[in-house]
Amino acid sequence: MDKVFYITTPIYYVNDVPHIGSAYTTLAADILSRYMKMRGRKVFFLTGTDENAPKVAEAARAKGESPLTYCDRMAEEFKKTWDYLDIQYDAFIRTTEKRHFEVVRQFLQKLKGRGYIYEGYYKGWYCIYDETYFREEEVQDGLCPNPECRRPLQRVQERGYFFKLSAFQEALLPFLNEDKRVLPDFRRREVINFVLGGLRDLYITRQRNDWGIPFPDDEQLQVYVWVDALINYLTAVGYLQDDELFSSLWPPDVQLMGKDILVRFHATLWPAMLLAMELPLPRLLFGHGFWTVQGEKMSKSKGNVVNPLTAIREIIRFSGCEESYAKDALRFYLFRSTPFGADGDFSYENLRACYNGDLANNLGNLLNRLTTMSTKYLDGEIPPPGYDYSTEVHSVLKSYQEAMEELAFHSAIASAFTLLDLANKHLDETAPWRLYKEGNIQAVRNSLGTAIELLRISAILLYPFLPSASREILSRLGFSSAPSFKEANWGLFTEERKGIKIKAGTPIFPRMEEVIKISNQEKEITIDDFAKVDLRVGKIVSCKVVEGAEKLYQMEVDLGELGKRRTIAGIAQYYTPSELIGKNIIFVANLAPAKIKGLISEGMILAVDAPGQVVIVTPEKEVPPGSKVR
Ligand code: ME8
Repeated sequence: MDKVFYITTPIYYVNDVPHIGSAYTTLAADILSRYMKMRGRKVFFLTGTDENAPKVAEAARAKGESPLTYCDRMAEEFKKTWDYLDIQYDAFIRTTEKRHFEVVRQFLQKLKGRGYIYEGYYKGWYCIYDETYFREEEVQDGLCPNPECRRPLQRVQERGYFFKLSAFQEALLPFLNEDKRVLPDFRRREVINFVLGGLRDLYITRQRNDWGIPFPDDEQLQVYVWVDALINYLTAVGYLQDDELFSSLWPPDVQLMGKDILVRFHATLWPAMLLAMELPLPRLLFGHGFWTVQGEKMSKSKGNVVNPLTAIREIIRFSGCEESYAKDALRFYLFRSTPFGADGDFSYENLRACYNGDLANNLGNLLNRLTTMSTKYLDGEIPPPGYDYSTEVHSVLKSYQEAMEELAFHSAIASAFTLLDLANKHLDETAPWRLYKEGNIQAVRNSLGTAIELLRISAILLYPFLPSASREILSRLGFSSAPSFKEANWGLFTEERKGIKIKAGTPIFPRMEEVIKISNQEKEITIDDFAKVDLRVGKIVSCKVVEGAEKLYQMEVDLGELGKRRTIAGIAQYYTPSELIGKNIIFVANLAPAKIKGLISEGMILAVDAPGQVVIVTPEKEVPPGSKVR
């Protein structure tokens, strides 16, 4: 029997809310997990939060909360975001859990028993942002040597414990030299160079904190957070707690992370810790690239951090597509536009081009054309294919599968899209609309049946990347079961399916309007900047659905002295018109007009953007329309 396929993501520090970067890794794990399940494998997908770090305690203090209360709140935030993004993880570990404390302490005791831990005196530096120790010779100017960080370091001179990392320099090489154990390959070479450059013993305790896991037998010290964090991958699958569970899952099949934590931590320290305990090493470590935003590094201080919820909201706002498909669209964009492993640059312009080109045009239009033609020419019949594309499909399945096994998600999507291109080309060449005019119904059936079959197979292949849209497409084509790779072969669409009719529906991916101006939130502004925004109380006087965009409302808002304004907002899923009419709201009165679905929107209603819902902001007491909000 196949081993359960065990996938991990990093456990994220809770000093920050989830963003497009952490979402990227977690979505990648979900994509792989869905693919493996579609192939019939049992999967265990682990994610979680890294909570025992000094910077987490500092973030809690800055908010005036106790570290644990703060961590409880933030861990929920991560779970809620992953749930909202349709990420189906199997386990969520928090490093403040009691079971994890126990496992870490026992792990260290065993390590000590094996002679790999010794007491000593440490003199060097610590970067609280990177949670990394640096040696004297690595630091020139008291600043963090990581070019991405360069922040002031803390001086450390204290007694504590070391892990004999240097003992593993040779032992790590066979693992690192093996093909496809560390991907992408150029990163594997980086790791090898790092290891060949010489490994020093690692300082694994700290004295300056009251937050963290007490070091066994020397309780006033805490365990260095990276050692604690890496052990999460063991704790979560029953190590030292449930042998049966552990042996069914260990080792991890794929461990995903960003390039920032591959070389030093996951490809060096982590396998060394496992070798020391004689535990099998992970089958594959994958260090993907980093996302920048319009060419710049994402950072809180720059205020350009992309929140996935905001991106989804913007997709809905500018396309009018349903929320579940907007989530798919964001996921798709992240993996279609950039090869997994390379760095990517996020921009709404690129997102729009990708959405319109691939989802609205290629995929969405094909579905719309096929449902319309089948309904019009064949009374909704879904005919069997009249042409044979089995060779093409066979070769696409092969390249798709090879790509997915190597996590080359972008190539896998490209493979699936060759089938959509074939289908569109087939329709253009066979021109069923002309055949229908000529009265050649059998030829119409042959043509439409062929294109439908190509669409059906691509929908299965695209399922990990477009989970909701793929199911919807398959359901419109009369398939309601969960997408399965076994069904992705040519000719499954046979006569037995006679009588099943194609389901018409609204476009899944309506075209996205030009994204006029999307703000990158959280940037610091001055009071003068704020004063530029003319916020007013308004009363909603009318509200109706925008034609052709059922998620959008067109509303008229009374702003008193400023008169009445029309605004378009994507809130139809959250409120009925009667709930909105008569409501006092807060309105941005001096926003440049935007064209949405062909209608001019003159201003914007303020709403709270929370996972799974949008909530309108209202003044707490009745005030006249037009009143200024400051
Ligand atoms: O390092 N682009 O946690 P972390 C792509 N707690 N991915 C990004 C990204 C970006 N701009 N920014 C972050 C930690 N990531 C440790 C891990 S594991 C035992 C302990 C993703 O919250 C990427 O996966 O700083 C990166 O490796 C991870 O978030 C870092 O998350």
